[in-house]
Amino acid sequence: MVRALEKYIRPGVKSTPFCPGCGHGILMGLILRAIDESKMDMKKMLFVSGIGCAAWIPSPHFNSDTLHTLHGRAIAFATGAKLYNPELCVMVVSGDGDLSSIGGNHLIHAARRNIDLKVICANNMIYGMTGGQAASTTPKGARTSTTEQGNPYSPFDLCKLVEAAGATYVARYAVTQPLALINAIKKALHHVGFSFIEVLSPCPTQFGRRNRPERPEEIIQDLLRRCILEEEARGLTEEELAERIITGEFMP
Ligand SMILES: Cc1ncc(C[n+]2csc(CCOP(=O)(O)OP(=O)(O)O)c2C)c(N)n1
Ligand SMILES: [Mg+2]
Repeated sequence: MVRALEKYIRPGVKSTPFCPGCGHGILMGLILRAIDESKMDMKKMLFVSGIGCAAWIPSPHFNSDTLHTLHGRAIAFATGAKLYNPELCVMVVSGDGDLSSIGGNHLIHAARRNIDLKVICANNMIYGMTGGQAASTTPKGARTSTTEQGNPYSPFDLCKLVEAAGATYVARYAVTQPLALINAIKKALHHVGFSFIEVLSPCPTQFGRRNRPERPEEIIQDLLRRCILEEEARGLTEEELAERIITGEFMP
C-alpha cells in the first residue's frame, strides 16, 4: 500500500487522538493534500495551535515545526513568529472555542491588521475536548453540557466576523466538501494577508449525542444535505434557506 502523504507525518506517529466520526482527521488529511498539491516545503512552514481536540491536528502529527500553545493564544504566538521571520509560512489550525471564544480578541485584531497568517478554524460548534460546553459558535437551542435546556444565545457567523474585521481571504466549507476545501486551503497558502477558513467538522461524541442528528453517518448526511454554495443560495427564499449552511469563498 502506498501512503502518499506519509512523508508529511512525523516519524513515530502511528495514530490520531480523534474519536470515531470526528471530522478533524478528515481536515488533517485535506490540509496535507493541499500542502502536497501546492508543493509547499514543510521546512519553511510553522503550524501553530492552541488547546482543544482541533489543536492536535498539526501537533504532534505534522513533520514540520509545530507550536502547541496556550488556550486562545495561537494567533498571538503566530503573529510573533511571523513578525520575527517574515519568510515563514505560518498556519494556525485550531478549534472554534480556541480561536473565537477565549481567543476571539486575537482573531479580530489579527484580521484587522491583515497579518499574513493562514488560519484554519475547525468548527464543531462546541468545546469538544473538555466535555462539551457551549462555545460562541454553538447554535441557538443546541444542548451542551452547559446549556442542558438549549443554548439561549445566537452564535457568531465567523466568516462575517473576520470579514468585517478586515480579513482578506475568507471561506467556509464542511469536511464533506473535500475538493472545495483543498482548493480553499491552496488559495490561502498563496494569499498574502489574513486568510481565514472555517471548516465545519462533526463532533458526534460531544455535540451529536446531545442533539439531532446523533450518529456519525447521519451527521455527514445532514451536512451533505444542508451545505449549499453561495451562488446556489442567491435565488432561494429565506424560507428555503432556513435549514441551509451557506458555504463558499466570501472574500475576496
Ligand atoms: C485558560 C484556559 N481555559 C480553559 C481551558 C480548558 N480548555 C481546554 S480546550 C478547551 C475548549 C476547546 O474547544 P475548541 O477550541 O472548540 O476545540 P475542540 O476540542 O472542540 O476541537 C477548553 C475550554 C484551558 N486549557 N485554558
Ligand atoms: Mg470546538
